[in-house]
Amino acid sequence: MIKACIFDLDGVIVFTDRYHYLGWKKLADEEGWKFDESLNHQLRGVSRMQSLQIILDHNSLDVSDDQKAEFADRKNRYYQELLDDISNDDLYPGAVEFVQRVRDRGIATALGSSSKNADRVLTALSIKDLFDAVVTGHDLTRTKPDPQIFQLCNEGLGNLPVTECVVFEDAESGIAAALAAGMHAVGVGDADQLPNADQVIKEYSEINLDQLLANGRVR
Ligand code: B16
Ligand code: MG
Repeated sequence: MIKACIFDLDGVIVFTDRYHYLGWKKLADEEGWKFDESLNHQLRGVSRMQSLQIILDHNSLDVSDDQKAEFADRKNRYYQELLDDISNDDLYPGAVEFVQRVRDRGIATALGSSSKNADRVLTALSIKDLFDAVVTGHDLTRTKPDPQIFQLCNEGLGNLPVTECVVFEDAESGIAAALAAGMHAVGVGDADQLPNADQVIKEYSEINLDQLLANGRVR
């Protein structure tokens, strides 16, 4: 029986993954770097500095730590400017309703996001109370695919058996982190971009909740 559902934020609860992309794109355009949607996919779930490193490596660039900090700060500024206008229209359709349905069944919920801006997003959309535990980029010493993030979520829920936890993730690195933690891993998005997920959904309406709670399978 499943006792906890753990959700990633960007790309799972809210479409802020689009704003991360636009922030990096603006920086890349200003600097004349190559950057596209396919490279962006590799940044999902990955920390800000690691994301920058992936973009720099893709462009064969070697820069000082000070310069890296300036690039990362600039991208974060652009991202936060986009967050200023965030609204319920940015919510993944059916996500909030699904989390609420899970809670109504007495199942614990947690949010695990690599983002240091996660709290800001949760507060802006008034959805923080949907989660019994919240772990963000500020709490982590290791990022996905390391399982630390989901282990900390589980700690916040009172350390349930890992096989009774399901993680919802849009990032390959996040699915890998969930599996490394020994949890079930449901991909959210395109199945061909999440080959390591146990199962993938595109819409929350695809989930058979009774089935999920019985054995961790969405259908
Ligand atoms: P920040 P998630 C991740 O959030 C994003 O997927 C990833 O693209 C981003 O680089 C990372 O957060 C760090 O975000 O720059 O705001 O600290 O998907 O784990 O909710
Ligand atoms: Mg994500």
